[in-house]
Amino acid sequence: MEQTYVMVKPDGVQRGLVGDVISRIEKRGLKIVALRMNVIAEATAKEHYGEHAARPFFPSLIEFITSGPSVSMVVAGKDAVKVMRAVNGATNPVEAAPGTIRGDFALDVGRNIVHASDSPEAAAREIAIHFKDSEIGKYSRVDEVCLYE
Ligand code: IDP
Ligand code: MG
Repeated sequence: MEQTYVMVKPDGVQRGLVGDVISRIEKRGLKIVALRMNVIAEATAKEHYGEHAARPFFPSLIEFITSGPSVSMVVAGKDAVKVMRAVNGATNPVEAAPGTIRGDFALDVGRNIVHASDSPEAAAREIAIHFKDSEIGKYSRVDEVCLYE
């Protein structure tokens, strides 16, 4: 089963949307195999968003992502990376389709509620930044016999 890294960013936590985000993930059939709430350290945030280090929005992005508690998850399932990107919607909420998290709950690209890895390689890198192997659960959901052919 493919794994991806998902974060409810500080805006999602402050707006009480953790439950909505988790509910959408679970109802889609994806399995949460690791979950934690914490304030992400500055060095961790910089490593996580390293690909954007030269972008003008990088300092404000790091300041925001470390500004309060966020919720980190490892989410598993068939094509989990691609499916989670679709569940989240376009980066800019103005472009995000209704029915996506960003399309239903957000307006500003700098306050777009959720993060999800954009490739299997990025997922492996981000999972390793935020979780130890021993923190990732291995279990079957009883509905997997209905979810998968
Ligand atoms: P993603 O979160 O959909 O993968 P990325 O392009 O990887 O989008 O950008 C990472 C995060 O940086 C975005 O989710 C958003 O919060 C922020 N961001 C991206 N582009 C801009 C921008 O032009 N202005 C402000 N923030 C931005
Ligand atoms: Mg990205």
